[in-house]
Amino acid sequence: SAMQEWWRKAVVYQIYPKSFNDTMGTGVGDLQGIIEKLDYLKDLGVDVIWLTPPYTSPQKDNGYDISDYYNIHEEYGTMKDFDALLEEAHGRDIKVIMDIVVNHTSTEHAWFQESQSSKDNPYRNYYIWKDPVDGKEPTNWQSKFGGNAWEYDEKTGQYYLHLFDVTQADLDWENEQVRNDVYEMMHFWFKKGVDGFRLDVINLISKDQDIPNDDGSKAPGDGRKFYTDGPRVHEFMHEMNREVFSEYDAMTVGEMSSTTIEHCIKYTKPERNELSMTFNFHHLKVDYPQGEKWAIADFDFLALKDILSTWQVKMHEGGGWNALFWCNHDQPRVVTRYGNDQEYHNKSAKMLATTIHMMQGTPYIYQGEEFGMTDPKFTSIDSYRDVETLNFYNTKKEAGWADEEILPLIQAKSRDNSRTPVQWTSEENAGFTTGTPWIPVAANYNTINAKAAVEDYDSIYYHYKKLIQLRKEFDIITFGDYELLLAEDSNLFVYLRSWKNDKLLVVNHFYSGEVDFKIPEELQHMDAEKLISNYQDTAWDTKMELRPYESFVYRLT
Ligand code: TEU
Repeated sequence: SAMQEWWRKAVVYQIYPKSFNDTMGTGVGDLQGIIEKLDYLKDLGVDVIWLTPPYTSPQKDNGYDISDYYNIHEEYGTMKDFDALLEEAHGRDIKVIMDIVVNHTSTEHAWFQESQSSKDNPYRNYYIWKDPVDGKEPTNWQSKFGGNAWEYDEKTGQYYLHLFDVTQADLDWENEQVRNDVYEMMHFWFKKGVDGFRLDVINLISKDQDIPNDDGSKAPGDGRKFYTDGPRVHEFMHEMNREVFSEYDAMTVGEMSSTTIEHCIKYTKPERNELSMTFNFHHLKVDYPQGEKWAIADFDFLALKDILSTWQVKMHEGGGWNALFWCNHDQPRVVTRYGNDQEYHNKSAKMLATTIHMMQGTPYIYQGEEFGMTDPKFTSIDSYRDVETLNFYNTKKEAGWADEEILPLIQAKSRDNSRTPVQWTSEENAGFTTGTPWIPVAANYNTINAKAAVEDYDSIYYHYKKLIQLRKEFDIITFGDYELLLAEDSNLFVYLRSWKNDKLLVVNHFYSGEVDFKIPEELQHMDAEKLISNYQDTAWDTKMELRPYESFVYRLT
């Protein structure tokens, strides 16, 4: 049945090749570097690796600007290296999914080059071109990286749409040829043997064909309501599934930009034949005051519990499937963000891991998360590389801000927080490269690194390993119902999973104080077996005093 699909019980590990492991001394990670670490990943226990885009690219957005879908970016190696990686991974029973970016291509892609060359070029309608309105941009839609989303092209006197960087031109999904070319390209990778795709911003592909101006009547007024979960998106997903995914035993995960539960149920309900699961980001916006990313605020803990719990319950009821995650290459490191990366580094990282891994869905671990990598807190703008970060910096400079005002925001919010090199050892450059890393290594690699973690049984690494094993051992984690307990408690995130005659009680203290916890009355009489905890001496009692960031899971029968 649908519930037996392999990816429902899988744990995925995300690799950002550029920052993973460099074997050529170029300062940039490479595919051979991934092969070198497969045994490490096998020991950790993950079932799948997800590679962020390794295709040929001018790297304006680190590969999310693809100029050739059929080749490997040369800094990462060759197609031979890719084939070897696939074989080596499969040889260890590790599946490989590819990140694919089909909302847009690089403006260096041959399709765009053709499209741009003249109004009657056969590729003109591969992209979204519009005439100026009153001599200006066709609409007020904003690029996600800042500024208007339309770029004027002198040669043909029209604007093209780019929801991201100016070098990332949006494809026109209304054009059937575009869709067929995308499907053909996906077949190429499946025929090589890849096991699925992570589909970048896939819920933005269908634009309202009126391309209206955004009158701002609904916040944020940046145009997104005209293309987020747009008019034909489910039709396109269904078509993609029919034309491509249905022919393989594939896992697919859609990255959804500001989506809704209702849409995510539609994307992932098995009988609709669209995608396996979706990423949504609502739980990672609870520290955005008034929805603003570039602002600093404590995270809203009650909102965090409410959002995660609502998605747990509603997706389950609706027959959908969640991707579970705290970290990726666009987000600050969770231990810095929702935990404590100083005194309680070890305890809080483990607590956060337990909180997300005991939920229903498919968990994702982002490289370095498994041993508690932190934000680097660089003190100079010269250390940052990300296009979104640098755009933000330049805009604020132009508006007259001082570095001292801008840098704290960048330290807290930059996507580069997760893109610093993986800290493998305490050796030079954290063992990432023998050359000069493309982005500096975080200063704490002497103590926070994979080697130290593997040598210490009390490390965060072993906690992740244990969580992965528990998911394999106890089906309740995959299939059980979810119920939030103590919803109003402002320190504790407590939930109960139930399946057949089994229950799991998951208790997580999110702060550094001490706090009382009472086992709910109806559970007190049950037999309790401790499955995991971040303090060794946690003991079951009807009343407990929880220590800083204390976290545990009991199986109740
Ligand atoms: O990100 C999509 C996206 O909307 C964000 O997570 C984005 O980073 C954020 O809005 C910025 O504040 C995906 C990729 O994960 C990201 O790395 C790419 O830059 C982006 O698409 C464009 O391809």
